Parts: sequence; C-alpha cells; structure tokens
Amino acid sequence: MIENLKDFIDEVEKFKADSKEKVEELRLKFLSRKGILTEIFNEFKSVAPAEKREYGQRINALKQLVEKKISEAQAGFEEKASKPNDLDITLPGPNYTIGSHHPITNVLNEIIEIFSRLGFTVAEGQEIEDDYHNFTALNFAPEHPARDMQDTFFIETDPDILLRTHTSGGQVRVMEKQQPPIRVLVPGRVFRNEAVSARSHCIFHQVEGLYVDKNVSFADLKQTLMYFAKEFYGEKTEIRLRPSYFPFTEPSAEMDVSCSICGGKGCGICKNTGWLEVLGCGMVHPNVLRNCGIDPEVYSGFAFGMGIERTAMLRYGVTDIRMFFENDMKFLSRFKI
Ligand code: 2NM
Repeated sequence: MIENLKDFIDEVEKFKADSKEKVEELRLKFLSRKGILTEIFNEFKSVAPAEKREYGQRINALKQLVEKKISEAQAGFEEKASKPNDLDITLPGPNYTIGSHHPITNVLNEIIEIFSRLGFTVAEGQEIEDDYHNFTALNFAPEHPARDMQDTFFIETDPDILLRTHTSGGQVRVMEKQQPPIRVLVPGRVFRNEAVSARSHCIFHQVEGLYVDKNVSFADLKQTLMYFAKEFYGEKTEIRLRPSYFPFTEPSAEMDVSCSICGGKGCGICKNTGWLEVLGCGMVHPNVLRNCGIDPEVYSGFAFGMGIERTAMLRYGVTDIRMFFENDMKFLSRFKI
C-alpha cells in the first residue's frame, strides 16, 4: 500500500464531488477504520528509520487532502440546498383558492339580518335535548307520534335524551329565563329519523322565531312575516296563510309566498299553483307560555319556523337537498360571493 502513495494522492486530487454518495464512498475508502489510511499507518510502523520522516510527511499530506476534498464538497452541497436554482422573481405568485361561506350560512345570515331590523336577537339552543324541552313543554300529547322512535333519534341508554327535532326547545329555554318582551331567533341543526331523499334529509337546519309581549296579535304575526317575505323574496312578493296544526301554536298556519320564479303564473317549481310553501307559524299556545313561567292571561305571542335547506333550494334553484351535505367543491364554488 505504502508504495502506492503517489497513486492515491493523484486519485484524490482528480476526485470530482458529483454527489453526496460519491463523497461518502471516498470517505469510507480512505478514512474509515478499515480504510486505506489505516492500513498505510500500520505499514508505516515497519518503515526503515531513515525513511520515516519523508513517508510520514507524505502520508499526512494524503490524509489532509482527503479531508479537504470532503469538507469542500459538503460546503458546496449545503450552499446548493439553501439557494433555489432557478428562481424567477418575475413569475406571478401561486394562485391560492379563497374559500367562501356555505350557502346554508349565507341564507341563514340573510334571514337573521332581516329579523334583526325588527329587534330580534339570536339565541342558540342545544342539539342534544331532553324530552321535556323538545316535546312536553311544547304541549305535545304523551302519545304524540313525533315522540316515536320512528321519527326521533333517542339516546339508546336514556330514553329521556334525544337529538332535537326542531329548535323550539331553545325558545322554551329563553322563556324559562326571561320574562317578556321577548324577540328571539333560534337557528340550528335539527334531526329527524327518516329516509334521505332528494327532498328531505335526516339532518337539516331550521330557524325559528318567537315574539312574546302584551297584546301581540295575529295581525302582528302576519305583518312581520309579510315584511320578511318582501325583504327576502322580493318587493312584489305576496303572501297567503292557510290554516294548519302544530301542538305548540293555536291557531296555526302555513305561509305561502307567490312563486318568485314565474311571478305567480304557474311553473314547474310551484307545480303550477303560483304559490310556494315557505314556513309554519301561529300564536303560541297558552299551555306553552304557562309551562315556561309566562302568564298567558297577561302575555301573548307568535312563533314561526322555516327549514333553511328548503329556503336555500328555492333561492338558488337547487333540486337535491343532499348537495348541501356533500361538500362537493364544484357545487360549493357556485356560491362564492
Ligand atoms: C314552527 C311553526 C310554528 C314554534 C313555536 C315555538 C315556541 F317555542 F314558542 F312554542 N317555537 N317555534 C313554531 C311555531 C315553529 O315551525 C314550523
């Protein structure tokens, strides 16, 4: 080995550090425990004393040369890594996609904004309710079909706890805490144990409103809802109220608005009737007020409720309610504003 010193020095001098792997190979070949330099140092022990000085110098020169090559190569790699090669600062920056609100959020915010002009504030109920706030306080008879497992999701281990089927429990909680005047909107997610189709879903959103004070009349209900209809569906919108039934209101009604697609002439969306059913409403049942600690001899109130998906489907011409829950980017990007 030691007689090949000159060849080794030549080899290292010609070495080109093209890659980290090559540099590591060089290091292992010369500097590792079983490498060439270890062997040469071993042979050096048996060199004749007269030649020791010269050999020693040349061996050290080889060692330093290898070390220098390696550290130079490593410095080069680090510099490359920290500097992008082809940075073109004249190129436009990357196109970041800006998000947007969900259409359900947009419709809900618009509804809240309209009622807030009439003095309504927003309260949030709770998605997990007890039987009392979801049904009993709202004047549902003990055997009412909505209390059935077929219609309501109950918590398996406790038949008293359920996923709310409407947000009215939120209004009950407001009335329990606060004496009139009350003007409140309760928006939120509700749950019904029913088959999913293009027209209905087992999860959807509702917004309900409640107004309780002295001398609140059915005329106040009608005027409030007419204001909402004209603000939300357009100035030319007409409304009509049809008698209906809810356990928590008496009298109860469904409100239709004149079809905003055909202007009342009749089309596919309104099934040629000229009218669209948009919400349920009524005068709060005296039993409900009493259950919540409000004296029905002193106070009266009205309430209403609407499905937000249904409202958004009409507003945007969406024909399948499931689209609101799929988070399909193509669908959602239609609603950027
Ligand atoms: C509706 C229709 C009619 C309603 C009633 C109440 C409460 F808590 F005051 F009794 N909250 N919401 C109500 C009335 C909801 O939804 C179709």
